Order: sequence, then structure tokens, then C-alpha cells
Amino acid sequence: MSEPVTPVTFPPAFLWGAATSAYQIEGAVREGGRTPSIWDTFSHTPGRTARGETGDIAVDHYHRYREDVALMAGLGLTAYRFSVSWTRVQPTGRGPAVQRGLDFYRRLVDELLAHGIKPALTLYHWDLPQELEDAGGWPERDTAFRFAEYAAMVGEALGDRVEQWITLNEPWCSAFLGYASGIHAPGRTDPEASLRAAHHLNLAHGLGTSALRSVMPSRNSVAVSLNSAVVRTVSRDPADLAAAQKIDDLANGIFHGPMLHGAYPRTLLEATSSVTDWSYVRDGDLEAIGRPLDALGLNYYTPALVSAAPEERKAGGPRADGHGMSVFSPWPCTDDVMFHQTPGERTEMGWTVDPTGLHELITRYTREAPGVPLYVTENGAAYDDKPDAEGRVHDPERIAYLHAHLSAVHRALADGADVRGYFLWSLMDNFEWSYGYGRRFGAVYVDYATLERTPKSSAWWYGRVARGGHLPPLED
Ligand code: IFM
Repeated sequence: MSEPVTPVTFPPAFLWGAATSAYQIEGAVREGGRTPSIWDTFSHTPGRTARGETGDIAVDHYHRYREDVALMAGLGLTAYRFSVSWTRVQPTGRGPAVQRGLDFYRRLVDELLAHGIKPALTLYHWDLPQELEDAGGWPERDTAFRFAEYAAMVGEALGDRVEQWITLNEPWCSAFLGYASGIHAPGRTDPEASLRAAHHLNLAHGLGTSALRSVMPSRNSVAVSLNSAVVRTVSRDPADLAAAQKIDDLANGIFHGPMLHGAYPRTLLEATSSVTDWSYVRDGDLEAIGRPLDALGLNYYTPALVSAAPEERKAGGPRADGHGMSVFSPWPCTDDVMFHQTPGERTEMGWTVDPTGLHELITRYTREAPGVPLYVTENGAAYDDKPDAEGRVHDPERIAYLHAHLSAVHRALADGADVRGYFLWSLMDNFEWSYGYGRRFGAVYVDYATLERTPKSSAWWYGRVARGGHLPPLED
């Protein structure tokens, strides 16, 4: 890996943002007409989240959004990526919009604009209306049409003031963590359902994109945020390469194939033929999904390292997780693939810190999506942050992490990639899904007893980067 070129200066219009999502921060789950999403149901089901924690209060952003916007402005951020809670604006996932729900997001957006912060709105960050799950959820085709209807409602209400739109966040997680491994809502463990869900999420993206464009000014940009995997192999052995191809298809090609190239990879269809026949891909679907994107969001945390599984591992069914628990794999049809821990320092999630993966990802999508502007819509790290005696929170590991990953973005820019912005995950500590509040990704520390916000040293450091548009040397 080469050292970053100096000076490490970013283009003047580069967006310096932070990201969050509705269920992870808003709280107020029963206010303003909001009804349960699959995450309300899931987190209230015993045994699904650490310590039974839920997003009922989260960090109370619904009531404290002004304070949170002021915090971002004080740091010097120029963009903020948030998501809309579907059941706040359309409680059952059908029928008319609830004005109070839309008004909340209008107030938030106006507050951001008043502080010179560019809003980037994600329509779906995993919180499907429970009523739509009861009707079959993402494995059902109708859910994609419901999403398009919801997209049009939000587009109509906010398209005059939000320019950057993202249809789905990490559809891989919705499909495979939600319907195959079951560690995310709705908690199903059905490989065939997960593949159907993936197709209908793709269709939702396509139909939602067209719906947004039909109601919004043409200057607005519509994107999707993918957590595309950087897949590496332990060797160049053909069996290991075949394992990597499988994971690449199931993590990446299954989404970027139809979105960017108009088709599912042939190798994906072959590898999954024992569990699904893909007959739910109907005439016209691929055209709908493949509408050109205005931008592409990439979420990156850590690379994957795979090999072919030894014979004794190819048993199928749930696997032991090392703590005597059975866990289902999120990867259908991959009993012949084995995942390895990549070497190196790890975050509190156990994810290896490897900024070379971010460079690789950006470089790959510069090739896969020529001419499409890229944004890093999520990147960040969880550490066990604690206030010191004076109440200050020092997180040098996060500063080092951000420095290394921003250097990787800069190297990609120097190599010719068209990266237009970076959104740190996350603005503040929040509900980390099945980990509850046990993982802190924030640049801003949240005391969960008082909900007081305290910028960590990484927040001040990142603010300096945002204000200056360049990376100071790490020791500064
Ligand atoms: O917190 C999540 C976020 O909701 C989606 N991307 C990954 C983050 C860290 O796990």
C-alpha cells in the first residue's frame, strides 16, 4: 500500500457528512401517528436483541433534532444523511400519508438547510411497516409496489428541498440478515425467501427511482447505498476462487448486476438453483431495476476473506457459533464456502481495520459504474468509548481509523475515481440493531441515562477536516 500523496487535499465541493437512520436514533415510536415497523416487533421479542434493548427512546432525536443539527453545524459538517421512518409517514404501508410525519422531516430538512447542511435522504433503512411484513414482507412482490407509492409521497413532500435521495440502504442486510440468518428483523431463516426478498428489494429500488423522478425536480439525484463486499481469497486455488465468486455474486452481483448491468450474474443463478428457480423475476423487472443511477452510495467497514470449505464443513443447516448457539448463515447455498478472520487490528465489532478495502471498493465501482458519481455513504468504527473524569471522551482509535480511510478515499480520487462525498457512520452513538446500545459508532458520545451529547475527540478532528478540506497529519 503506497503512502497518501501530500498534501492530502480534497476537491472544494467534496461533501463532509455524517449518517444516521430513523430507528437507530429517533425514538418517539408511538408519537405523531407512527405505528410499529418490523424492528419494533423484533426488538420487543425476547431474545432478539442484547439485553432486550429497543429503539423506543433511542437517542430521542425526534425531540432533539434541533440540538443535533446545531451540533453538526458547530463541528463544520456540510452534509447529513438520515432516513425516513416509513411508518411515521404511511403507518400501514398503504394509503394516504400522515401529514404530521412528513412535517417532522420537513422541519428537520429546513433546520439543516438553515445551517448550510445538505440533506441526503434515505427512504428505507430496514424499518418495513409491520403490516407489510404480515402480508408477506420483502419476499412478496407487492411490497416493491408499496415502496414505490411511499417513495412518491415523500418525494412529493420534500423533493423541493432535498436534492440527494437514496432509495435503499444496504439491501443485502434486509434480504439476508432479515430472511436468511434471522439476526435482523423480521427474523426469518428461509434461504428461498431471502433470494426473493433480494429481487423485490431490487424491484423496489427501480420502481421507487422512477416514482421519485416522476414527482421531483430533475436536478435531484437518486442513488442507492450498497454494502458491497470486498471479497478476498486465501489462495489462487480454483476452489478458493470459486468460493470467492459465490460470495461476490451473493453480496454484490445480486444487486449491482440488475442495477448496473441489466441482469443477474449467470453464476449466481446457477449457484442458487437448488433453492430457487428465480421465476419471480418477471418480464420488465430488469428494465425497471436498471434505470440509470444519478449516483451510487458505497458503505464500507471491512473486507471478507474466504476459501473453499474442507469436506467436513459441508454439512448444511445451522452452524455452531462457538458459544453453543445455533446460527443460520446469511449466505444461501454456501456450505462449500468458509469465512476467515482477516488479519490485523479489530474494532469493537470484531471487524478488521483495513482501509485498503475501501480503495479497492471505490476502484471497482469506478469500473462497474463508469460516469456515475460515487459517495461513501457509510464508514466508521465502534470502540468502547468512555468519558474521562472531566467528562471528555478521547477516541484516538477512531481518529486513526478515519484518517486511514479518508487517506484511502483520497488515493482513489488521485487514481481518477469520482468520489463526491464521505459520510461518517455515525453522527452519534445509537441503537446498533441486535447489539442494542452495546456498540458505540458515534463521533458524538451519548450518555444513555441522560441523553446528553458530548462530541468525542474524533468529532472535533473530523470537523477540522471538514472545515479545512484536507487531512492533517495524524499526530497533529
Ligand atoms: O449501524 C449500521 C447501519 O445501520 C447500517 N450499516 C452498518 C452500521 C454498523 O453496523
